[in-house]
Amino acid sequence: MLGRALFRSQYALAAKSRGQQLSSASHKTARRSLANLAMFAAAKKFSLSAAPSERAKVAIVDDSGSYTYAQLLSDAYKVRTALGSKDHKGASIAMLMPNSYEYAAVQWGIWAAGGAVVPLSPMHPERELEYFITNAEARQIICHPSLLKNIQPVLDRLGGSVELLSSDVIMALADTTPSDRGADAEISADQSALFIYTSGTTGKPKGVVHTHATIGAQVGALYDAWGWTSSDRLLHVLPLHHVHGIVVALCSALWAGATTEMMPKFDKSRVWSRVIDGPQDISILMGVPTMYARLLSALEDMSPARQSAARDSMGKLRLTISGSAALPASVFKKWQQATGQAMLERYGMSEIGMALSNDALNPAARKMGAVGKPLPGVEVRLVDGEGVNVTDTPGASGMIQVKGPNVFHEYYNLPEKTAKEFTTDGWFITGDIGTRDADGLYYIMGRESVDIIKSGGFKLSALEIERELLELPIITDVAVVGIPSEEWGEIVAAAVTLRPGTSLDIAGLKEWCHNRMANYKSPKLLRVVDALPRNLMGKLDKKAVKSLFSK
Ligand code: MLC
Ligand code: AMP
Repeated sequence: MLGRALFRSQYALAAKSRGQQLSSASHKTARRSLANLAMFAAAKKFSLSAAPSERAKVAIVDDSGSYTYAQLLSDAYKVRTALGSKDHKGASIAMLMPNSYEYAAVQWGIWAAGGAVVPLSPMHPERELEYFITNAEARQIICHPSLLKNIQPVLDRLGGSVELLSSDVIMALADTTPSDRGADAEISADQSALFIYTSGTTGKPKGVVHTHATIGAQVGALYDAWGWTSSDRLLHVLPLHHVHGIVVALCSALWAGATTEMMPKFDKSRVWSRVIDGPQDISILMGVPTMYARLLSALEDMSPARQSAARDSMGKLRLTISGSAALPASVFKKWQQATGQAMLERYGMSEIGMALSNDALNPAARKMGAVGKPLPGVEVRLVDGEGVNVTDTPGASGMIQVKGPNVFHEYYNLPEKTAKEFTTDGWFITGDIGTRDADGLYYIMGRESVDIIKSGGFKLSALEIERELLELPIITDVAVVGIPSEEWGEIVAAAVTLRPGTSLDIAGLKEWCHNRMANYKSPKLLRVVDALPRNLMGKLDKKAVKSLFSK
């Protein structure tokens, strides 16, 4: 645990210098048990096992060291203690942590306290952080010292209504053992557990609320379908504020009692050197198509000998999985040629977790371009424009609708929007158009709305970006569209009209966006035009806007 000790002391100093302390009330909290959540089951089994090898089972490895499941439970308990003795009963508790072991300890601690995790990202600028905290009505936030600078101005503006807890101070609390903890606290499966903010076609981002039951259903289905075991070792490279990184990757691994190696962020060179030069024990890699495209481009720059080593090493993985956006056929093919791996593509969404997956256990059954069949317990159907169920008509396309225990509870504080996204017979309307072949495999044809852009796996709302751009005083009119991109799937492009006598270039636009939206939302292309294409009703013609970028 040398790495861990260093990690703590380094950040403890930083926190002290900023005067960060746990509130004294938290320190005095009486000891209470951890929660009886299925998510903790494998961890408890390892911690309580009589066999020393099981007790030493590693949950997470990060740049600071290697942490057992027993340590993870103990640290989660510290977080729970720091949050106060009351049962939080699904109340929102925000967290702003880098991708690291401590991220998982904080997440579990919030759950053990009965809270709902509101994961914030280092990628969010102040304005977005403030929006998420206030929209979710979080009253407490746990923050890593390295990210305090991101959140402090927001908390100052909120005038002390949100209690700040520094993760290093929490981690420095005394370790606990299972016998310290007494009987498990009962956490209801139906209480709120996780907020995922997602952009829609209207309004500001909505907080998708998952309960312990919906997360459990999602992870349980993946456990069965993907054959997770405690022998798996996941290389985790995804951001931790969306379902892909949080639920599909991290929670699945922890649920299975597997080991997660967490990188601070995706880095193609680092992934290759870990897989090629490190122990040959990684069994699962998950990513968005952009990541695989980048891994392939890095591979092209390698010497033939290194390419051959890459093929051997990547070929040993049990699964390489792609999702969050359409996997281009070229990437599927090149990946297979270069690594011998038939990529496992699956389809999901913040509101439903994962719904469709290719066959994990039989690589030969995976079809390029297909996203597979419904996961266990998940019902999927296709409904055409006339409301006809066309699921069983091979080749017919329709709106993908989903039903099952995996489907989210609500958009936070938005009962009408929640109701609008469901059919009267209780199916969630995804907004994606799909088709199904004679073998029962589903294919994603695209989104119903032109105003949803998927860039590098992030879902972006054209209207949300337009609203922000219109606040730039020199812009008089704006249209944001997604333009196809080899690297990103789609990239954000903005066409604008300007006040007479003013000018704007892409650098100026990016600078304006910098403090207003996550960098990944800012337009990468700009066209200044005299007038935007509109139809007779005055509505923007987005098809014509897109064509402005092909000139
Ligand atoms: C980064 N940039 C992006 C971007 N990511 N722009 C558009 N789209 C993106 N996805 C910006 C950077 O801010 C930077 O802007 C410039 O592009 C170059 O960045 P980079 O350094 O090349 O990118 P990098 O930071 O390496 O990020 C690329 C990436 C990242 C692929 C690693 O986008 C990523 O982690 N994507 C995963 C998204 C994800 O997890 N989605 C899951 C959603 S859940 P500037 O201005 O600084 O130059 C979901 C459900 C499901 O969809 O089914 O899974
Ligand atoms: P999000 O709302 O960020 O969770 O993004 C979910 C959206 O990502 C879905 O509605 C789809 O549009 C898209 N998506 C996820 N997986 C795939 C996939 N394998 N192929 C195509 N689109 C996908």
